[in-house]
Parts: sequence; structure tokens; C-alpha cells
Amino acid sequence: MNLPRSKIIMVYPAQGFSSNFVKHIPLSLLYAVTEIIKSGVDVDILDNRLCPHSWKEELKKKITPLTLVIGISVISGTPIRNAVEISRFVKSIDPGIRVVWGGPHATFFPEGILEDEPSCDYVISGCASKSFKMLVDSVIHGTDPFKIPGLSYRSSSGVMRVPSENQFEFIRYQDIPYHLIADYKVYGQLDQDRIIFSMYSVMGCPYQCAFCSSPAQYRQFPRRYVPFPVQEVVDHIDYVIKKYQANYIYFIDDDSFVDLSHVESIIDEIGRRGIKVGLGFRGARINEIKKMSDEFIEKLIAHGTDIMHIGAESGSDRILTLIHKDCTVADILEINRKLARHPKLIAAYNFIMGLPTETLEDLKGTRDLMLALVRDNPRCVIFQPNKFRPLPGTELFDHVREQYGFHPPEHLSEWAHIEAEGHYSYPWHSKGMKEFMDMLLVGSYFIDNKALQLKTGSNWIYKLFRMIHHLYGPLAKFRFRYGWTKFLMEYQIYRFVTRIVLKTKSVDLFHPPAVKEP
Ligand code: B12
Ligand code: SF4
Repeated sequence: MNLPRSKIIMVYPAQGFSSNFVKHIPLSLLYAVTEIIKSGVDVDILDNRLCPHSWKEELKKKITPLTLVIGISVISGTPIRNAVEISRFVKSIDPGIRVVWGGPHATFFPEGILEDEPSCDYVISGCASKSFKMLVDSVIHGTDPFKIPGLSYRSSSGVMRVPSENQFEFIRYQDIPYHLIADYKVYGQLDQDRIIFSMYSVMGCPYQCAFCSSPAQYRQFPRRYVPFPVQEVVDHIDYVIKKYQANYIYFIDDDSFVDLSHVESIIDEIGRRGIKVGLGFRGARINEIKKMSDEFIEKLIAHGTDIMHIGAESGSDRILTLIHKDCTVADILEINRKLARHPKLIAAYNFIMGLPTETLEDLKGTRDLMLALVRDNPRCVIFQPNKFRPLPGTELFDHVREQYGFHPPEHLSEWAHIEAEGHYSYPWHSKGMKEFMDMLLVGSYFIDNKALQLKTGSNWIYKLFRMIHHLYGPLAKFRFRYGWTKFLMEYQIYRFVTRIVLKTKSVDLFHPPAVKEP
């Protein structure tokens, strides 16, 4: 007798170039299956980032005649390519398995996925744990999925999309199926030997940055920003420390500091319980840091905080106004000097370039700001600036469509090439901007002495980084400072290297082989 299919396999596809530096746990997969797990269904996960060469064999081993659904989590850009490969591979093994896509790309472009990729059966947009469970139930019982919030599916009249629920989902930490991950030591960040757990302290963001997908996603929500209860956040931290030996928590909130008193209460509670753990915050805004006192920052540091990711975005006041950052260049310089007074905290700045109406002069302002930040705060980090990509639903998407007749990529394959560090330019880029952006991208690796800040120096990757820093760094800094973009061969070399790394995935920056000292 054939047993009914009942097994779910969740797959995290290979990521873009940034995953060479950051490889956090695939939390998206765990969150998506919380309700399914509660109902007793058998779930297994596969993280292709950990087996870039052998994922097909690994996946094949996991697939059995009982496999019902394969779920894939997809961010726009490179992950799409691997998601397509996974879906087709699954169908080639067993066409009866249903393939479901979720995650940020699925949230914004479900129709495009189903129109272009026959091997994907369903797409779930937005918060998904309940909808995914409803979909699995409907597949098991053969019922119609027409009312599942956020689901897109094919019908005789084309691709249909059921609206998502306009609210956040709150998942209790006790329900997160952390046990699905066998080994936490394989995750982490470049140069850090830590067991890192990502978690939320708040959901959402009340701001309206014109380039960001979050305001677009939360537009219809009655509340666009909801903090988690303080006790629950600290219980969660305590739990992952005790159960999984976590020693570092990264808050992956859109923005953690909307309400400084909420963060302070979490920090106070960590202190009150005597919890010893490192803390990092991925979302901080200039207007919020302006409100932080030195005492507040010291308190964050005293309870483990060592990094804050800050959206500086541009060195042009006009552009900062255009994108609604609620701050000026002078504010950015001011908060940087404030943070420099606290050398144990790394201020890590994000920038965006290539925005509509941005001129070469604006970009030079961004360059000047980057240099000033490093001058005033030599320990700060300047992340590689992101090339602007118009995302449907955002304010700037409407702007470029009206003003420049912009059309987003029509096909999935085109979306796979749109990376924040990718090689493309738009009609609104004025003369000389493309070269200047390429130069900023390459130079940003060198202006803040990243290679020298790496602590582990005993293996060949780190040695290589340092050698490149010493040999090429002076030229990169010269170009950066004087805006010299002629004969920018380095950008071609950079593109060549990133392409090779992405193709071969042969360089493991996390656990590089040690070089024997002579
Ligand atoms: C941590 C993080 C990263 C990490 C990677 C994460 C990791 N696992 O290592 C790093 C730093 C590497 C990274 C890189 C990038 N990131 Co990022 N990142 C995030 C961040 C802060 C958290 C992601 C996360 O873990 N969320 C927690 C999980 C639980 O949420 P979730 O993924 O949305 O999952 C839910 C649903 O989407 C759904 N779901 C997810 N997967 C699946 C699968 C199935 C089958 C189903 C049914 C449902 C489902 O269910 C979950 C529960 O409801 C988010 C912002 C945020 N707060 O979410 C941005 C975000 C995902 N990143 C984003 C971007 C733009 C990038 C970069 C392009 C930025 C850059 N400059 O390089 C790169 C490139 C990524 C790439 N193309 O390779 C965007 C994605 C936009 C988009 N359209 O895809 C986000 C949303 C930020 C934003 N608001 O702009 N990122
Ligand atoms: S503060 Fe961050 S998450 Fe919020 S809208 Fe701006 S960029 Fe997006």
C-alpha cells in the first residue's frame, strides 16, 4: 500500500556575493514552517550555501516517495537562479512534488514567478507561517487553495493572487523549530568565531524611505511598527544561549531604535538578569542616533553591543530630502563624531548610489562624506555602497516610471541579474556617474582599512586580503580622494573575481584552510 505523501523539505538557495562575508542561520525557513511543525508534519531543511557543489546529491538523498512539498526562500537577485535550478531538479526527480516559493522576492513579484517558471507550483507572499500550513493542508486533502492569504496559483484564467493579511505575524520563540538546524557552528560572519542568532525586537518600521520595500509592504497595515514585549525578547535571548550556546545576538529589525526606551528596557533587563552576550543592531537611523545620549550609548556597549548598522545613504542634502531620511549631511557627521567617542562600538554605514536626479556632484558629496566619516572615526566601517534598484511599490519606482518611462525587469531571469553590486546603469544616470559609482564600489573596500581590522591573520585568505590592501590600497585611496576614474581596470578585475567566486563558490572565507607557518 502506498503511504500518503507527508514530508516537507525546505531549501535555502545559494546567495549573492555578500554571503561570502555573512552567512546567518536560514531563519526564513524556520519561521515559515512553525505552524506546519506544530501539526506534527515531518520537516527537513537543506542550506545550499553550505554545500554549493553537492546540493543536488544532498537534496536527492532527502527526497523520498513521501515528499509532498519543497519550499524555497527567495531574495531578489542571485538566489533566483539557484531557486529555479532547485525547482527544476525536484520536478525532474518527481513531478508529483509541489514546489512552493516564499521570501522577499516572492512577496513582491509572485505573478512573474508563476508566469515564467513552470516548475514552481505556488508562491506565498508576505508573512507565511499560517498560509503555508493552510497550503500544505490543502495539498494533503486535495481541497481548493482559493482563500489562503498571500497565495498565488495558476488557474484556467491565468495566475491568481489572494491578498495577504495586512498584519505582522508574531511567532513565539518557543515555537521556532531551531532543532531543524543540526550545527550552528557553520554559520557566522567573516572574521568572527561566534555562534550568532538573529532575532527581532520589533516588527516593521514607521518611516517612508523612498527607495525601501518595507513601507511598500506595510502600507495597508493598521500598525506599521509593533515592538515585541521586552520580557519575551530577553527570554528568547536567554533560551538560545542556554539551549544552543549562542554568544551573539543580531537584531534583524527593519529599525531597532524607533523607540529608544524600548531598546533601553531590553538592555536593562539583560543587565538585570546578568546575561553575558554580544549584541549587534542591523537597523539604526541618523535621526534616532541624534537623540541618543552618551550614557545611552555607553549602556548599550556595557551590555554587549559592538556594532550598529546605520543608513547614512548619501552625502547630498538634496538626495537625503528626496529619499525622506529626515537628516542632513551635517547630522551624519555629528552623530559619527558622537559615536567616535565610544571606540568599542563600530559604526557601520550603508550608502546608496545611482538614485534618480542624483548628479555627479551629489556622488562626489557621498565620496567626501565617506572620507570624513573615516577621518573622524577611524574604526568605522563603510559598507560597499548599494546600487539603487527601483522596487515596485516604492515611491521612487513610481518616480522613475513617470519621469523616465522605466519598466522593471519582465522576466525572472532578468531579476536574477539585478544585484545591489551588479553591473547595470539606468537612463537617469548622468554622464560620468557609472564610472564614478564603479570607482566608489571598489574603493570602499579600502578607504576604511577593513583588511587591517581583520583579527585572524594566520591563513592564506587573510594574508591575501592584507597583501591586496598594501599593494592596491594606495591607488584605490588616491582614486577615491581625487575622483580619478580613468583606466579603471580594477573594476573589471573586481567583477571577474566576484563572478568566479559566485560560480565556483570554492572560497570558504569562514573556515579557510590554515597555512602552515614555516
Ligand atoms: C539578514 C539579512 C541579510 C543577510 C542574509 C541573511 C542570511 N540568512 O544570511 C545578508 C547580510 C547576507 C543580506 C544580504 C542582502 N540583502 Co538582506 N536582509 C536581511 C534581513 C535584515 C533579515 C532577513 C531575515 O532573516 N528575516 C527573517 C525571516 C523570518 O523573514 P523572511 O525572510 O521575510 O521570511 C518570512 C516570509 O518571507 C516567508 N518566507 C521566507 N521564506 C519562505 C519560503 C517558503 C517556502 C515560504 C512558504 C515562505 C517563506 O515566511 C517567513 C515568515 O513569515 C532582511 C530584512 C528583514 N528584517 O527581514 C533583509 C532583506 C531580506 N535583504 C534585502 C536585500 C536587498 C539584501 C541585499 C541585496 C543587500 C545588499 N546590499 O547586498 C543582499 C543580497 C542578497 C542576495 N541577493 O544574495 C531585502 C530584500 C528585498 C528583496 N526584494 O528581495 C530585505 C527585505 C531588506 C529590505 N527591506 O530591503 N541580507
Ligand atoms: S528606516 Fe530602514 S526599513 Fe525603515 S523605511 Fe527606511 S530604509 Fe526602510
